[in-house]
Amino acid sequence: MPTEATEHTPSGTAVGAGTVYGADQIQVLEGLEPVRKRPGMYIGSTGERGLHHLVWEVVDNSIDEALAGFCRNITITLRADGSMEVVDDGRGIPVELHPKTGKSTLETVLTVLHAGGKFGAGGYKVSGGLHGVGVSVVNALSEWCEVEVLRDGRRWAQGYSRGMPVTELRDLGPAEGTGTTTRFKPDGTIFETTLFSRDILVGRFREMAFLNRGVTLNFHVEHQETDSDGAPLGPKVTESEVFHYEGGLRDFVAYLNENKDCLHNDVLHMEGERDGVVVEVAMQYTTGYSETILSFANNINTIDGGTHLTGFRNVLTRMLNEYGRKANLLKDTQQNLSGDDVREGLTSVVSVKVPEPQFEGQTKGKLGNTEVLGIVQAIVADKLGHYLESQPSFTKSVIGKAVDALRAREAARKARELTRRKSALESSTLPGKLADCSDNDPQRAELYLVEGDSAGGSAKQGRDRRFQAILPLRGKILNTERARIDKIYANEEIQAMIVAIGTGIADTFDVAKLRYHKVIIMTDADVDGAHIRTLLLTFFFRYAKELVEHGHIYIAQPPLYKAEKGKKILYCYNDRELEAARAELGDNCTVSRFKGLGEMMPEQLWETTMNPATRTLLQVDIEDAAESDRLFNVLMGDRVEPRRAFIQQHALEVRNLDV
Ligand code: 0RA
Repeated sequence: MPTEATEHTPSGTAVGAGTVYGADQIQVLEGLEPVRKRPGMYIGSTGERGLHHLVWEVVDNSIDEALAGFCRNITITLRADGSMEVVDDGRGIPVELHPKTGKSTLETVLTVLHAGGKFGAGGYKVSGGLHGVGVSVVNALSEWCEVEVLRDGRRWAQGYSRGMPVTELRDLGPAEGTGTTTRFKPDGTIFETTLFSRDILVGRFREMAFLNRGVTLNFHVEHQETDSDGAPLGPKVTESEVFHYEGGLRDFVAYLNENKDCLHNDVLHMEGERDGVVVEVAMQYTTGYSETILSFANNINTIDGGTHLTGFRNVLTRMLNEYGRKANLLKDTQQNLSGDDVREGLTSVVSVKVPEPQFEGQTKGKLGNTEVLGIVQAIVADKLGHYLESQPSFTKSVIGKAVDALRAREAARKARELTRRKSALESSTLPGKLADCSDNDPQRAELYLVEGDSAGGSAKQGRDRRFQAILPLRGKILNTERARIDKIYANEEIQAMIVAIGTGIADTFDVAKLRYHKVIIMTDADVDGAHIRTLLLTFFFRYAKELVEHGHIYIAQPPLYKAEKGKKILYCYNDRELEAARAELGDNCTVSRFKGLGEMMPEQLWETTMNPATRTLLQVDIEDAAESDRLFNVLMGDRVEPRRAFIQQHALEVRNLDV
């Protein structure tokens, strides 16, 4: 969903596993100055994402301890002063003298870059992955940090400021139990924002609990009102949530399908281990058409898939064809079921834990270990085979659904060919109502999807035609959450979009053919505009997800008001800005509210919404794939009740409701 409100994505690169771990001695003894100098190199960005990265780093260490079998409970508290506390009941970070540094192991782990991994207890370190820069990075980027360890019958503690120890390691006397507590306050001079998002935290903690069956994550948010001097006013209030799933991925899939109609009641659950690689897969078919497959390697969401996902997909297609033929369920079709056919309506989660994961690709979101492919195939073939063999009614309904999908896909192919032939007869293959740009470098090119013909007209006149293309959309576009692929291809507005964007969709999607690196949704700031925007986002999310994942989808921000006095004109994008404008211009300024884009003069539209030098664009990104999937389903799916509940719950957040 739309997050970081900037056109310029933080472009720091996350440090890949290969460059960090397996590091030599020299690297092991590196101090923390480079982290404060170039934080983006270690945590990706200093925006909201990077800020939350600090939390993942600390909690991942506790999860590692849980995976090693020593920790069951992790309690995370977002405190009223904006600091974080993470408590676990693992073995505790060792406190004895470290031979290499001459300091305690605790201080070494907290103050030496990359030291953490060296003391790992073996097993499947989450910290071998995309996060895994070490807790010292958290320390370096925190205004203050305190670590407390329960170990050997005593309590130990040490405090730090911006990575430097401010106390010795202190022995606080006898105490029972074992565990580690880390408290830290992110450094406001490093981060653009130090406000944690409850939604982001909850999404990830829930996911961690699904992925690590049996571990309990407690999450508390403390609230404390204070006066202007920071003195408390009234009582401290704590909101709490507990995430604990005995069913692991089975519960994850049930959660994803909570508001969907399913083809069968049970979630299939498969797991196994081979050569140190642990594989867990859960799946359930819905009666719908979209595919939801989440994949993880060492608890990290591999958004670009990889060998584990390929292994699962291959074996699913092969087995359903095999059993379909064997059970005589494919007798009416000569063709084999394709991968897309067998995945229509499927919700599944694939999770592997690999001792030495290799993450590939620009965003390190793809698992590269080749050995994992065969291992996933073998484990899934074995378990799924048993299931298909022993549950004939399941087998029959799943293969029946895949055959329906095959027929629809066949119809879609014909529709597509028909359009191709039709457009080949015309002089240009691009849709007639597209006002294309003259420069054809996709890197620079922008496509505005504009609600309505009149706004489309203003946009065409106001744009910079060298790099801005305009495609007006008429009325409501098809709800792709509730339609099968053949209907989607047959829809004119969608067809125009697909042809203009150039990539194709679903199984024919090819990002290399993208004609515009920015696809900008520009709708009115009212309820209808929001609806059209949601329909477009649903379409992109379900049928061209890579466009979203790679940051190509944007939302234009037209102003809501114009405040003017004499020659001075101020455009305001929200009520706060309007207040500021009134203050600046004085109380007798004239304020007008824009009813829609169509009302704006072309120059006005350019100046306020389209000129790269002055506009604001929201870049759409997927912070949490599971939550996004659920949200699109709730908003656009078949069931009315969850939608009603959602709207009631969020009614208070809706501003500028214009009915
Ligand atoms: C190194 C060795 C051992 C435990 C840990 C690290 C450890 C680190 C963290 C960070 C957060 N929670 C943690 N819990 C444990 C185990 C040494 C031993 O007892 O053999």
